[in-house]
Amino acid sequence: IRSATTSLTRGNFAKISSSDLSFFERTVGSSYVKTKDIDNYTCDWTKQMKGSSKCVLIPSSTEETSTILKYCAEKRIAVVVQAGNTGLVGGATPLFDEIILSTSRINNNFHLEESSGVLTLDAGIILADADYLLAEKGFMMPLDLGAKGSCQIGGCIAAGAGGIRLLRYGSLHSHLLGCTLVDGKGTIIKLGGSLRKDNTSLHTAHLTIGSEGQLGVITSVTMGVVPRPISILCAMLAVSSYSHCLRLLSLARSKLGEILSSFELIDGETMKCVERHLPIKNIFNEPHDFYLLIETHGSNGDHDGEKLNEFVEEALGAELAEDGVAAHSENERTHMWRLREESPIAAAKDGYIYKFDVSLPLEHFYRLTEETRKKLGTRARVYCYGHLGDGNSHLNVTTDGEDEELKKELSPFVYNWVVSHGGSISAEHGIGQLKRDYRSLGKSEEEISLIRSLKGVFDPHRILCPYKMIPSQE
Ligand code: S2G
Ligand code: ZN
Repeated sequence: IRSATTSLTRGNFAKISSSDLSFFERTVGSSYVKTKDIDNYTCDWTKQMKGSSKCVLIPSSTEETSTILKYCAEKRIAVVVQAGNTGLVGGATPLFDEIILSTSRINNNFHLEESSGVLTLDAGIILADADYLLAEKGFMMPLDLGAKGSCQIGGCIAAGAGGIRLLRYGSLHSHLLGCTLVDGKGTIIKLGGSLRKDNTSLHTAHLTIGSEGQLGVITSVTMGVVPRPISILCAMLAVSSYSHCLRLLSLARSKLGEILSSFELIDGETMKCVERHLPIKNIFNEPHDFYLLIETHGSNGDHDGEKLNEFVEEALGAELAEDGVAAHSENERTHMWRLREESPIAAAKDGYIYKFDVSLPLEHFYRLTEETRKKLGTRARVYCYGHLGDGNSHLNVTTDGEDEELKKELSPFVYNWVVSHGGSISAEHGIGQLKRDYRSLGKSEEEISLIRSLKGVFDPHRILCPYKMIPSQE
């Protein structure tokens, strides 16, 4: 278990007293002030980042959240904001003894305006539950990710989640219309609104996307949702080279056009790792160097099926793919997606894991994996899967045990390589505690100073999520 506090010292925040706990109990009820058996809250999803905390508070409303934060601001009590705790960079995990404020009980309100496709929902509602409620009305959440069964919509916004259908539906910046934020002073602020077009001032709600709890607690979200596609189809291709993968992406864009929804990559090493650790088999009988998973979302199954089959035929005919198949049933589609969505689970079973989530210009996307393999040789196993259509690589490295030497050299190597090749050190997972030492990479001093000032506006005592994405000192 690794704590990233090696180079950190605890800020001069208050230590929790029994009178603080009594105040919290009076605010949220004693059942929702947890002081023991809180490992689920103090440890992250990868189980590699673990902190400690005096208590977990689980308010049921915006108002209770405001009361808590007003009190914590006054007492200078440090707070970690936590939603579904599915994050991968330890953003919701305490580093010293910050209290944890969980949004899990802020999950009562859900209102869909069917004519406009605008949804207002409480931040603690789980993504899969929101999508299920929308399905019966013919709508769909515009994002989907592996953690859908436990991530909450407020956490998705705060993390700036991307997921597997961004290629078709765009990022959260395309869908967020407004939100309710309780800032670091406990002030309840309505940001933005519910109109798809409102250009009357700064788009303040969008500041919360990727804010990682630094500016406040999102307690309610208003966003556009999308018509549920009538036809969802999938195909998988086996490919022998990365350059062919890129040519297939261009082919998919031209042949599938507006119905292309996902274009995911699994490299050969990752597929072997999946087969080694999970009860799922490759859909092809032979191993290949790359696998592409393509999903279409459309309104006419025959039309879409024709386009997808033509695409697969052309991929094979032009010898861009060594093998390829379109899913002929929901089971086959689910199998294809399990291979991709469970790649992270297989990698996590493969040993001590060093996870990356980088954006790169497509010509460099896979070179990073090759360079990392060359650098590490037999010291580690290197896997690559990700959203090729978005230029987002999930490079994952594993070793049999935690390797301090490797850890010291790996992140600097990867992040410097990424930034020097025009990429971003975090495409969708954020900074949290895992990447805090690299949070300024590629940013100008002026922008860093502006970000710190904005943090000061929303959280003047800097009690929210200290030691992470935004430096605590002015
Ligand atoms: C993905 C989530 C899991 C991971 O699979 O697309 O964003 O381990 C990731 O990277
Ligand atoms: Zn991803």
